[in-house]
Amino acid sequence: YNDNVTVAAEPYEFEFNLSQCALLIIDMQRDFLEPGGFGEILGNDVNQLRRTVSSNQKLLKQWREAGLKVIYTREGHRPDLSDLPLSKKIRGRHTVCVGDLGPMGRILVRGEPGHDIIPELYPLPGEAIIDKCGKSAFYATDLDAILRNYNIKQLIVTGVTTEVCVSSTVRDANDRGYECLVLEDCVGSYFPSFQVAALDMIKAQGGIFGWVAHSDKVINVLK
Ligand code: C5J
Repeated sequence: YNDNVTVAAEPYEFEFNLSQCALLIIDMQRDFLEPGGFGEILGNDVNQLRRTVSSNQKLLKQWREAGLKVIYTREGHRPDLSDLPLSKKIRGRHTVCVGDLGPMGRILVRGEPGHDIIPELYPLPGEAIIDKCGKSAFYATDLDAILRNYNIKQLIVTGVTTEVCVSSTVRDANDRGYECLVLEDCVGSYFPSFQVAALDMIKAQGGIFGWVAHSDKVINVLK
């Protein structure tokens, strides 16, 4: 198929080159998405995030079949917590915080069951996983180097949460010269009003941080 494709998006069509575009799946981790995980312990409704799982599965299947690049991120910390700022550890005054024992192991600690990607979207061998201690996937990681080495210039972004790690990453990517298309049905927030606002902010002012579209638009050009 033609490497150059155009999909309907907001604020206007997104033109991209399939060989220079990666699917970036942000923080689809058990602790954020599964009942009984850290997200739910904090009082969040995980169903708000779970609705993104089947959309991501459908897109991921087509993306992989087209032989295109997939990159994952996970938010988490070293077991000794040396990369966890005290400000992040104590924020919220929660009774359980990052590094403490939760229902799926130590919360947001690398190597623990709750830190890993949900089984429905589990990475295949050869698909890069970026472990990050911050909200932006570029902060203190080798994501930028990996994208340059793969000659990736555009990103299709999915994952959770829309207003936190997806937003921080898209804003950071934009400053570094990457063009981002965020898929509205493949990103999720615990807060419905934040979902709408975060997507509105990305596509406002002529696409100040990027583009927004439904995943069907991308799937259609892969078939
Ligand atoms: C949050 C994330 N919301 N992955 N993390 O704390 O968006």
